[in-house]
Amino acid sequence: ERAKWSKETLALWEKYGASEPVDKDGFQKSFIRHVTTTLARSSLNVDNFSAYQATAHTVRDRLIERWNVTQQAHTLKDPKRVYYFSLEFLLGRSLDNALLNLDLKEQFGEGVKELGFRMEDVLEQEVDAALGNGGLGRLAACYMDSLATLDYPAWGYGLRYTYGIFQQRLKDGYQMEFPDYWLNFDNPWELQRLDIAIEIRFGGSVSKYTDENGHIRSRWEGGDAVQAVAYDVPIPGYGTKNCINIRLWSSKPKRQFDLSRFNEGEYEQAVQEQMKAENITAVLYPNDNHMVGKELRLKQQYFWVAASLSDIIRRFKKTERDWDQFPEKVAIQLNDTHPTLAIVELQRILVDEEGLNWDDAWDIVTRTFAFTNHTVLPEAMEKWPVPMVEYLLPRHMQIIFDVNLFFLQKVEQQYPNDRDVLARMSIIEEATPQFVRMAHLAVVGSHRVNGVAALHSNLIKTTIFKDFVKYFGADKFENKTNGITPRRWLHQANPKLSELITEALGHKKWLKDLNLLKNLEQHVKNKDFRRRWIAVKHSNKVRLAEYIKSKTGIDVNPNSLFDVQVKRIHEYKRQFMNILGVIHRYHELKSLTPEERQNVVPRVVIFGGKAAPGYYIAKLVIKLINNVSAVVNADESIEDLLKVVFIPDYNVSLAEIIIPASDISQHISTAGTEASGTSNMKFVLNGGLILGTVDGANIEIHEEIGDDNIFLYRNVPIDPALQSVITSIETGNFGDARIFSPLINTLTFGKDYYLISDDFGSYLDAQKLVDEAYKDQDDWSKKSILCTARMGFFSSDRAIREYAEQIWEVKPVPVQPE
Ligand code: AZC
Repeated sequence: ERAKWSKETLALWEKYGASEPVDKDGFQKSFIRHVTTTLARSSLNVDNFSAYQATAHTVRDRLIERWNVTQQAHTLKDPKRVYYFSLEFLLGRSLDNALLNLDLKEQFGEGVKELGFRMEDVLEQEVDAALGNGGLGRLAACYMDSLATLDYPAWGYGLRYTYGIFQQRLKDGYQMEFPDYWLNFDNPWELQRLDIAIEIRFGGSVSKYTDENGHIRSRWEGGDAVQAVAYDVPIPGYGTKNCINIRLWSSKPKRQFDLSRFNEGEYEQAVQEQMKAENITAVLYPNDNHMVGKELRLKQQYFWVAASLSDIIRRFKKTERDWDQFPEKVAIQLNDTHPTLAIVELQRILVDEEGLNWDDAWDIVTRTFAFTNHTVLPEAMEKWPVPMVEYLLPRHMQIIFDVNLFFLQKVEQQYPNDRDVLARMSIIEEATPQFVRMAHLAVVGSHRVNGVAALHSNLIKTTIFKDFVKYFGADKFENKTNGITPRRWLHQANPKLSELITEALGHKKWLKDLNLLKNLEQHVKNKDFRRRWIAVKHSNKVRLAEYIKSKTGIDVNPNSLFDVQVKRIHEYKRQFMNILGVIHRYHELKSLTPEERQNVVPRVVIFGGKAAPGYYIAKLVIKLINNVSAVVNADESIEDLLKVVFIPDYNVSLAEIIIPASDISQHISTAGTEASGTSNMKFVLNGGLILGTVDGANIEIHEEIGDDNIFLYRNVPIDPALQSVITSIETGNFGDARIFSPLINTLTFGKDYYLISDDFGSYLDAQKLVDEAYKDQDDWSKKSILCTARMGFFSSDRAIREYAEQIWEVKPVPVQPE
């Protein structure tokens, strides 16, 4: 069409298509234009929230420009692309991140100030995009930041939940859940794509027919259809024009009502069925590391992967290539087993719709997919009842049985007469009813499988995937240690430390090459630098203390040692052990003489995290923490020596305040249970030390930062100190003892699955070492600096480069020079 345009028309496009200005004046002009036109407000009627909206729209305009340029460049160059399939993207807030990544913060901050607002207040207005539970969802968000920053041609695919992770409030110390209606006001960070709507089928039946070549083929027909509508979320890279996309699907009823059912009698029913369609993407399931086998969850999974694959295939088909080249153009990473049905869906499309033979199709499928495992906890392993899959996805169930049959035939050739190995490796668990083991399907249907930290990757090879390693060979299984983005987790969350680092190193290059932090080591001997380092930490503690005061009313002294454990509440993460340790400390303090008290390091123990709404024991842990907090904080004899705080509604934006303020953070999972952990990396990057078990990425952090800068402890046999703490709870010192007996019972009767009693003694010993070390503040500052300096390895840039080079075989495609 453009080729036919006149010179005059082209000139108009050229003239008015100039890019949006990025200076202060340009910002102010856009800001006011958005206030008056987008928000329809007058200058007399602009509050902080409107200022946020106008700023966000101004930034959005500039993001969209980059998004367009990037997508055009990728279409033109047609490189191999990687698609990251994740049921969760825990993005948090976008405005500050976009300002920093686009390098607009300074001039737009000035601009907004002159218009009568403070940028800090404006940023505070944004609600988090909380479409995830915890580590897995936040990892996906960090990976998107790195993919964009490193110029990779990548897209994320996920669901646009109407309700994200619930909001947590406390009532009488108990967790209460409230809906997270994050789309209440408009969301400037998404682009609605009403033109991209894909029909998704559920139910129906499968019929056989003979095609023109005499082959018997299957056809899936009937059932109900809903529509997947696309919403695009631009993700800007740092220091590049590259801006990638996360495409989130929202479910809508089909455009056309089923007219035959639309007679008077069935009117209501027909409308209700349309409403059911919208339920599919209504809510994020609030479980972390726990499988709950709800049918609606399975529907979410299929809806999402079917829409995403259809979208990818449409893009692939534009270039008119052979199907055989699909894996040369498309890499799909499965973030845990949630998207495993994509393997089956691609096989179905290739065989049933595109007419490929089974083996050719399966070869394409396995070359396309790679799979990341994030946990070995048995209760987190996804398995779906065969009857449920059969009912919702009859053709997929047939394909899964066939995949399994052909797979087990090959296994049998390798191990003749070994029935046990077949039962162990089968994709189908033989029970009543039968179950589909999604992890087995994901391993069989992918060319690469990885764990998320060195220990975890070894563990999966020797436990859950042991037979598969023997069968496929060890090369199919590898490690990709998790990483975090230094842009959000240092530059954005800790601006003062970022500035100090930039000053000391003399450049900002470390933000794109985190290994450059190594050069901070030479400043450790500089007394003035150490003083300034500690001053930054102190000001972050003051900021957190103010937040704690405003949200909980509790006064904490920023000169105390801040001891933090923030993460999902789970038995394996052992917040219970932490609070038992706090009770022990409280008892000890009460028995000290005035002289002995002189020697005590004052501590603030900070907890935060959500419990899954149906997780009874986890919720009891929250209640116990709050009861202990009430008793200890009210005990005047303790003064400032110990304070206990539970900060409600832990989320990404809160993490950005808490993490930079920590002296010590706890990562104390039972050995072998925490696949990696990623907040451990964030704390250390911000100069916080860690107290942890020999588990997950703690081990690799230890290797990088050295013995002197981390407090790790190992198991020793049962400790009498624990008994006196338990007795104290049972005596009613922390409120009605009866409510806690189910919690106490998890320690006794041989049910101490997470080994709290085994580890308690060495845990307390490690805590003593922390207190001792903290007394020498100058030495502590050295440790703190070395922590930050040695965290280069844990940048998500490093992790993403490893995935790109070793698994996806995709290359950077720079959009254009700045
Ligand atoms: C989490 C792991 O528990 C955590 O250790 C890891 O850091 C994180 O993934 C990112 O890899 N796993 C999950 O959340 N897993 C599930 C199935 O919820």
